Amino acid sequence: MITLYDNAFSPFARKVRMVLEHKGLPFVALDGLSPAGHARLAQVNPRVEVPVLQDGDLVVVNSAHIVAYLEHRYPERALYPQDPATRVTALAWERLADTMLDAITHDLSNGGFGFAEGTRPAGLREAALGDLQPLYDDLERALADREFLCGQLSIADLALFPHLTALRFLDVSFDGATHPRLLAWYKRLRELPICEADLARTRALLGGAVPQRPERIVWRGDRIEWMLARGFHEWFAAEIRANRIAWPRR
Ligand SMILES: N[C@@H](CCC(=O)N[C@@H](CS)C(=O)NCC(=O)O)C(=O)O
Repeated sequence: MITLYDNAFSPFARKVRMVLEHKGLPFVALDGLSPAGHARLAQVNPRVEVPVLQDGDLVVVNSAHIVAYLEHRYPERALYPQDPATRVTALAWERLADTMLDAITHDLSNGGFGFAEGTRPAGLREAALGDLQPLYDDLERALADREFLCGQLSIADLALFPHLTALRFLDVSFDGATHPRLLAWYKRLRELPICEADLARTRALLGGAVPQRPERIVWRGDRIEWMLARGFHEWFAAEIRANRIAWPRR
């Protein structure tokens, strides 16, 4: 049996869940970041991060590694392109989604729970837009002659989708006037049953009781790097001094 330690706010967990659904693999999901799920998550991942996939006795951590495992173990309905060069390109898109794009999304939303009224550091939205515009341009170019980023639906599309959805909620999205092919691609993805189901779960969460904001937000690698590289070190240092930061356990 496959168990996914999941969380509907996590773009990494959402990616893995869509891969499982695309492959038609039965699985049980449990929210690893809920108070009830946390202790169980800590047993399978000492870093206490989702997603984690347990397949029988095997535990796989880190979303890109989980996808690689699933592609190897369950090759049907592949999401890695067969052509070596195209596969490298798909993995590069996945990496970009998992690093810079995740950092921007996380930092703009301060961990998924949103900045309290008037507390978002000045200039943060502008810094995000400054980094996002060239990325939107790259995506627009990549989609010049194809429906999906690597021709067929691949991990590139599924890795980017949760982030681009979050950026729409955060009001730093692309628009159809400047990026028509990107918008058409996004709409095409949105109509796939696996993406439709993913959006429905996120909407249900946003429409329901907003989870209580933890006292401390977990910050790690790329998310900190982006904040510091864009000049928000004073803000970040103040967060540390105010004890509003939690570090990953490992
Ligand atoms: N590189 C990891 C990143 C996973 C990650 O950052 N997970 C976040 C949620 S998006 C997490 O579980 N954070 C712990 C917490 O918020 O308590 C992956 O690709 O799986």
